[in-house]
Amino acid sequence: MTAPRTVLLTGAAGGLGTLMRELLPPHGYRLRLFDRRTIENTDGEPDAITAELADTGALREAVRGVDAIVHLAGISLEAPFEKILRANIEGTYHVYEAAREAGVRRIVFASSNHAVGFTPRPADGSGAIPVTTSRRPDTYYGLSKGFGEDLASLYWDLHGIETVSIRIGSCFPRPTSVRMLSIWLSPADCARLLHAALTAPDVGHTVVYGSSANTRLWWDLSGARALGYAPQDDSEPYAAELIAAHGALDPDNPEHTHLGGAFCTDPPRWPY
Ligand code: NAI
Ligand code: 15L
Repeated sequence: MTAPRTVLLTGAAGGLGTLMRELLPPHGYRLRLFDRRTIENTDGEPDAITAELADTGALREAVRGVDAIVHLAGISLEAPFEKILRANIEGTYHVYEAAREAGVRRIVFASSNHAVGFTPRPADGSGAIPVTTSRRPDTYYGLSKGFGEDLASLYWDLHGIETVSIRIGSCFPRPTSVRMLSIWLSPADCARLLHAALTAPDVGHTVVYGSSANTRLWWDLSGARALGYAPQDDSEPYAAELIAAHGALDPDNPEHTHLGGAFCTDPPRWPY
């Protein structure tokens, strides 16, 4: 595949979108931005669209002429089913339909660890959870990410649109919990992974985990590495401080027994 140059970034006003607006262009991209919230400080990025994913006319305009889509928009935590249905399930469907109509050939989909959140936590550093592990969503939110992965699979088989679905761990400027020591994705590594997912040849539909090269890694990163991703960061420098503040992972604490952490409690508890 020729390296995409113009990329539609949905969810551009969100936490990850804001970070990627700064970190993706140095990899060679011109971004078109899309979000239902007003996107701040777009002086250098005049190509910004404020619209709902449900606005199929605006989406059709947004995908026109782009080489690829990085689809981050959606509800990013647990919410009532009707809201998840509209933003994450129907919204992702609208993105794929717009891509099909416009002939866009590559999408990177922001899936989540919560698609498999009820998977028991392995030993720290084992990297034991394979990408083929059965889906065990921990929330309606996680369920919607499984839907997105399957939609991507369908659009590859039926329409030849390639997708890399990235089950992102926790992508924030720094890890803020002991659980995140195992699943943290540094923003710079996130940009590296998106770049690999946008440029790797012949991905069909590929599902990978998204994290940095953490010493305490819980899952198998080989799928992401096979795309050409070479993570540069590790959460370990934050470990002593976080363990001193919060204590080590406790096998008797239900928030520590599964991949999805506190998303696996009813109701999900914040912060995680
Ligand atoms: P966020 O909540 O900060 O940003 C999401 C953005 O999507 C918001 O700006 C929101 O306005 C927009 N949005 C939501 N519904 C929309 C709709 N119907 N139409 C148009 N725009 C809509 O979330 P964050 O952290 O930036 O995450 C981005 C994506 O990555 C999400 O899909 C999230 O599920 C996924 N993800 C993020 C992780 C993380 O650690 N930040 C971990 C795993 C997955
Ligand atoms: C996610 O999927 C969320 O979007 C993000 O806000 C974090 O909660 C992350 O997972 C996590 O598991 O830490």
